[in-house]
Amino acid sequence: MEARAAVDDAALGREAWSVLDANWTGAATVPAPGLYPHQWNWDSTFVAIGLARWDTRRAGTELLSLLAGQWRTGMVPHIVFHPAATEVYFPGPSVWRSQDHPASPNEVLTSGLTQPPLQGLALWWMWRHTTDREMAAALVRRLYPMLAAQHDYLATARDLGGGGLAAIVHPWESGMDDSPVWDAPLEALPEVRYAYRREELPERQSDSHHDRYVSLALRYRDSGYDATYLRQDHPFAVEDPMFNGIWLASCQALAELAPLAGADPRPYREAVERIRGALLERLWADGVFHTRDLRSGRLSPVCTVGCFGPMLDPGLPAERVADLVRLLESPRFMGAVGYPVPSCEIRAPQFDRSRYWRGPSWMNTNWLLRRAAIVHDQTGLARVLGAGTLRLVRQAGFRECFDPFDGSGRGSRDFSWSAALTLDLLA
Ligand code: 9YW
Repeated sequence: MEARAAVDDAALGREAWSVLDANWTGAATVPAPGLYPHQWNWDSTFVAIGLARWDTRRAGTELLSLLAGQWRTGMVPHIVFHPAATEVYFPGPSVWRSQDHPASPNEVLTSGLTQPPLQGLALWWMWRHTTDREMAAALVRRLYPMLAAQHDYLATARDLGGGGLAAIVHPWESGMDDSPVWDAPLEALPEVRYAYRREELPERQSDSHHDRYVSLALRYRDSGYDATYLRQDHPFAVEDPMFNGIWLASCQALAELAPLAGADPRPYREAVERIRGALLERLWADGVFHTRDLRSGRLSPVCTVGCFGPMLDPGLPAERVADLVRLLESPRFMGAVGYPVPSCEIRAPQFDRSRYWRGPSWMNTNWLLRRAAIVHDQTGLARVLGAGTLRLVRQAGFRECFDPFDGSGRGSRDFSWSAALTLDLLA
C-alpha cells in the first residue's frame, strides 16, 4: 500500500484547502482535475457541506452555480457543463443536447438526468454551521423556491411506482454508477453496441454496461426528456434507498428552514411521513432496505452502502435503526474491514475491493452514515466512522475512494469531496 507520513490536523486542513482551490473554476468546484472537468451535482453539494463552517459565500456560490442549471421542470441536472471543457468528458453536451429542450436554462449546458437531492440538507447544514447568519438567511430565501421546485418535480414526474418514492431512471442518477444493484436491471435491457474511443470511457463499467448506459441516456433524450415516456416506456426505473433517504432528509431540512423563507413547513413535514412510510412498505425486507426494480417488480438481493440511506431519517423507528446498525457493524460490512464503509457487502459474489462502487470505501457515504449515526444518538458508531474516515485521508490523501481492507487510495487523486468533507470532519 502506498502510505505517506502521518500528517497533523493543521497540515491536513491546509492540503484540503489547496485541493479545493486548485479545483475551483471561479463559480464551482470540479470533482477532480482531468477526468471530471465539469460541475457534478452531489459532488458540488458535498463541497458546499464541507465549506459550510468556513466560507458561507463560497458554499453559497457553489449551490447557486449548480442551480443555475436547474430546468423549468424543477429537475436539477447531474452535470452542469463548464464551457471551457465542453467535449473532454463523454457523454458531453453534444450527447445531452439540453439546449434543444424548452425547459432547460438557455445559457447553461447540462445533462438531462439528476442526482441525489442533497441540496436541502446542504442548505440546512450551512444555516446551522455558518458564522454569517445574515448571509446564510439571504441564501435560504434565494434558494428555497428552487428547492421547492426540485421537490415538486421528484414528487410528481419521478413517482413512477405510484407509491410515494422518487425513481431513478439511470444508474448515473444514483451517484453510485457501477453498484452491483444495477446489474440485473441493466442486463434485462437489449444488447447494444456503440463505437466510441474506448480510452475516453471510465474504467469502471464493462463495455456492455457502458453501452447500455449510453443507450438509456439516448432513449430518454430522444423522447424529449418526456415525463410520460419515463412512466410508460423507459426500461430502467428503480426505487433506490439512498436517493430517497437523502430526499427525505432534504424534505426535513426544508420543513425546518420554512419559517426563514416565509414558507409553509407542512407540505415538507407531510412529505417526510410519506417517504418514510413508502420506504418501509416498499423497500424494507430481511432487516434492511433494498433497491426495487420497478420494471421487474423485484428487490435487489445485493446489499450495498446505499441500503443504509434511510437512516438519515430522524423519525425512523428505533427497532429499524437497531437492525441497520447491527448489519453495518457486522462482518458483512464494517466488522470485516480495517476502514469504513465498504460500498458493497463483503460476502456478495459481486464484491470487488478495488472497483468503485462494488467494494471500496467512499468519503461521501461515510459522511452520510456518520450524520445518520449522530441523528440517532449512535455516538460510538459516529466516532468510529469519523476517525476511520480521517485515517483514510491521512494515510492515502484525498483519493476518490479507498480499499476498505488496507486503506490504500483508488481512482482520481485530489478529489474535491474527499478534501471538503475532511474540513468538516476536522471541525
Ligand atoms: C460519472 C463525479 C461522479 C460522481 C459519482 C461517481 C462518478 C461517474 O463520478 O460517476 O461519469 O458521472 O460515481 O458519484 O458524482 O465525481
